[in-house]
Amino acid sequence: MKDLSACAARSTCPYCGVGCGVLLQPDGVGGLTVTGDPDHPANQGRLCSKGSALAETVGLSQRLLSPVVAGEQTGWDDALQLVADRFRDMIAEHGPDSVAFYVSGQLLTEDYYVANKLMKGFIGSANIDTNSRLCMASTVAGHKRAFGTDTVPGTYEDLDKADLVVLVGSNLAWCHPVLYQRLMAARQAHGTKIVVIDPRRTASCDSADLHLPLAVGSDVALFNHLLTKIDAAGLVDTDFLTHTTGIHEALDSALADDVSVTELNPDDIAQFCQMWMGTEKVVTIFSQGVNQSSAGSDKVNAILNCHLATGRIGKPGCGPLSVTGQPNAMGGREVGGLANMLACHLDIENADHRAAVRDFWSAPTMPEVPGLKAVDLFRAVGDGRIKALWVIHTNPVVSMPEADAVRDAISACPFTVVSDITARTDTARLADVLLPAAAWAEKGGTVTNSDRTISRQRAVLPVPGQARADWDILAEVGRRMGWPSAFDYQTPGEIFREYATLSGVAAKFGRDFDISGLSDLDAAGYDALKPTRWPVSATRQGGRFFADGQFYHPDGKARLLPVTWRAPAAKTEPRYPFWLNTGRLRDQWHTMTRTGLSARLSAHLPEPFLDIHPDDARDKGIDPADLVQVSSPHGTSILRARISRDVTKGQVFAPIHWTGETAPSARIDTVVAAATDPVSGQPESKASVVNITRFNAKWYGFAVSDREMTPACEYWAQTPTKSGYRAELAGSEDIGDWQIAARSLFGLPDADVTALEDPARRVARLAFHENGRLVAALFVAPEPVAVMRDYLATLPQVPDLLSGRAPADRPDPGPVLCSCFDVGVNTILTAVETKGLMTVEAIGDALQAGTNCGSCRPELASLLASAHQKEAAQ
Ligand SMILES: Nc1nc2c(c(=O)[nH]1)N[C@H]1C(S)=C(S)[C@@H](COP(=O)(O)OP(=O)(O)OC[C@H]3O[C@@H](n4cnc5c(=O)[nH]c(N)nc54)[C@H](O)[C@@H]3O)O[C@H]1N2
Ligand SMILES: Nc1nc2c(c(=O)[nH]1)N[C@H]1C(S)=C(S)[C@@H](COP(=O)(O)OP(=O)(O)OC[C@H]3O[C@@H](n4cnc5c(=O)[nH]c(N)nc54)[C@H](O)[C@@H]3O)O[C@H]1N2
Ligand code: SF4
Ligand SMILES: [Mo]
Repeated sequence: MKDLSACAARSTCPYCGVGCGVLLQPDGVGGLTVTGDPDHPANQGRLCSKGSALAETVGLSQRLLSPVVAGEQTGWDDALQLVADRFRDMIAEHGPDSVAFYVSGQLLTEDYYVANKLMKGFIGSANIDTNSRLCMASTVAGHKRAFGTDTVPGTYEDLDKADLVVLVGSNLAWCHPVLYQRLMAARQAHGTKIVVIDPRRTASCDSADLHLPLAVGSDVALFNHLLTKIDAAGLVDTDFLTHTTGIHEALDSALADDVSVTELNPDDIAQFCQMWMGTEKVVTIFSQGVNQSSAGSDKVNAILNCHLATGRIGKPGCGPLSVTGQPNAMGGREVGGLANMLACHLDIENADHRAAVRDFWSAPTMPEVPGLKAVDLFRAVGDGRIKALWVIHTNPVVSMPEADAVRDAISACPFTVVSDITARTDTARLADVLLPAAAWAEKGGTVTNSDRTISRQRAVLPVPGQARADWDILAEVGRRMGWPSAFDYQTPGEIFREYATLSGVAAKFGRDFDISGLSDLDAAGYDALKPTRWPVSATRQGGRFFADGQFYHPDGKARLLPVTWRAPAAKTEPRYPFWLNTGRLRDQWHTMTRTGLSARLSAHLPEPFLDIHPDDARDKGIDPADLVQVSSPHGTSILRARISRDVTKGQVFAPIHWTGETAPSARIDTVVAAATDPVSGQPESKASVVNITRFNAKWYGFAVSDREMTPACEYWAQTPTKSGYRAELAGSEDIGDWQIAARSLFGLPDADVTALEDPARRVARLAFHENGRLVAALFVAPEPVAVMRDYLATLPQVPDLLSGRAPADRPDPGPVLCSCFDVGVNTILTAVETKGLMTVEAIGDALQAGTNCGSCRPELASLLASAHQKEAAQ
């Protein structure tokens, strides 16, 4: 590949919190080439499948290009005056707490800073919360309780140096793939051991030395047990403990807990404790299996207790490492994006901190109490306390628990503003005012990744239509609401400088977040800013925290916290006998508004599904590929059944990505209960109770089309293909005339049709041609349709379409496993068999699969293992 580093712009990937550097080379006609930045410390040139496909997601086909008020396109002047007037009127009539902002860990720091300044300093309410409440809040609470500050002690380099890495509630292989590759490289180089603690078997288990499939929510009991073993073995670091308080209380609590609630094999528990205790250099990585729990904060502290007790913190190769989800989840924590924080790690409940920020902003007012946290915020929208809501860069109708109640609350809210890059989201569809935001690669700013590295995002594409950067929209609303000088920003660089200066004020209170060394960056300096790990001050540059025993509680010491296992908030019962776990897929990002535009990414797992243990499926009469209805007291979803031993008996798992736009019956958060952690307010997204039943479909369908379809049945899921779209369909009502139904589905009232119909068997196969060209086809059957989907999706190059089978000379490639080189499972299995391939490398040599981004390598390894197992059994 051509070396782009000389001429391309450096920027940062807009997806996960690894924060990979990218090189962007615009093609001059709205497109881009995206490659990994070899000089960025987070990724050193690597990208995962999502990062590698970024260029496929910058097209304008789905973009919102002008403001929309009450369904009509309009100009900025009208739209922003309306927003400013309605917010001002509500505040005048009902007080500042009658309005709220709900924002996102995907905002740039500069966007976040302006939103936070406007709400907290000028509107005078703390009702600004962020989707990071659903993501990082328990870690923030755990860090603050232990360290007195929300700070990640270590760095990514610790992964290179560790001898043991423990993944707790983290599917790193799919969710932080470049860090996972870094870990794989370290394992290759010096045999790093890996333990995965997750109730479910994931791709991250494929290279693990030990997988502990613990009972849902039982992490506190496991880490408490480890703490007692550390103590019993005399491994407590008594020198380091002089920098802490609470060891005795923490141990008493730990001793009172019973590790059997984890339902783990005692030998496995003993092996885990031996590995942890016997290895000085241990990094414990944790993510949503820890945070998204009604005991999330306690889970975090149970982990931190073990690191503090052994002094294994902030030293090369050891420490706890919370990996952040969104690209600027960490930046949002720093800039005070949460309802209970102020900028620069200052506390809203501290009068001195409040006064300092108020003075710095010359703000008229400052709230004295924290604002509403996400779940409570939408409840307040629902019961009419919040009368004007502005949602920026997030899609809560899909991603909040009890999502139907959130949808109803927003629908009923007197005034809702949504800023998004597309009008095609479940939330945007409910907006009174829709504001077109400039997207990634069209705007500049900064983000902070999981290891405190601040990186620039840079604009390289023209801003389309009337779109504007989020900070710019927010600042203009601030000016129109009556504060022209406080929001007089022309560039993101000015905002960043102000923020860096404020961090110097915070540092005077002894706060750790200090980037005052960047407060005199001029425009050129901001433009040229290289990835920089904070702190950046006269006295301190980057590095690790806490190995020196300096913490941020008033006494300078860390706290070990007494924590006790609590079961999840919901309880299984005969009506709801299953635990519903939810999470992410390798190639989709959240509600799919960007990754869902890439046919390559969509081909990995094109349909929403529910993983069910074989015993449970048998008990419930559910066969592979049946549709299954998942119900809870809050709602129902319909998904495709995948029968799998990856989940244990009594547990089911569903991905979070499908929406009203892509598969309306599969919005899984309609089913998830809004139970929260009492300390952090983070919802328990991974432990709802549900029932599952077979969905009694009268018919199943599979459709391919060269254009987007408009399905109208009870179950459908549609994804793009290289040449159009494919859809799965099903319904519980008989359809009288398949030709009429198909014409409406495809929007083809006049196209020529070739039909093979057998009403007695309730089978229909229809193909539509326009000007002799095959444009769409529908396959219907009374049971899940058996056709070669990946072959048919290559429409219109399908010769013998209505057979549904691929001819011998064009075998069906099967579902895509390697999205970079578009290599399907069947192609790989055939090569393994016919060429006798024994390793992932050999597959790469033969088919290229796995040789670009490497995100599919764990799956290649597991496919290889199962193929060889089958061979051995024959
Ligand atoms: N491909 C992809 N990558 C992403 C994202 C994406 O949408 N797609 N989103 C990004 C974001 S915002 C985030 S927050 C991260 C999330 O990254 P992760 O937290 O790694 O991802 P999840 O799949 O949400 O959940 C992780 C695991 O927690 C397990 N789990 C459930 N309950 C428990 C429990 O009680 N204990 C333990 N120990 N484990 C449990 C689940 O089985 C699941 O495998 O991913 C980021 N990266
Ligand atoms: N059951 C369950 N629910 C979950 C989770 C789970 O594990 N299980 N995980 C939770 C977590 S950790 C997270 S982070 C959330 C994520 O959930 P969301 O934040 O709701 O999901 P996204 O799809 O990332 O939404 C981002 C929106 O911003 C828009 N957008 C893109 N670029 C821009 C821009 O530059 N400006 C503006 N204004 N808009 C833009 C996108 O089109 C999209 O509509 O989901 C949470 N919900
Ligand atoms: S790991 Fe993938 S999604 Fe995450 S920042 Fe890097 S390229 Fe982007
Ligand atoms: Mo997240």
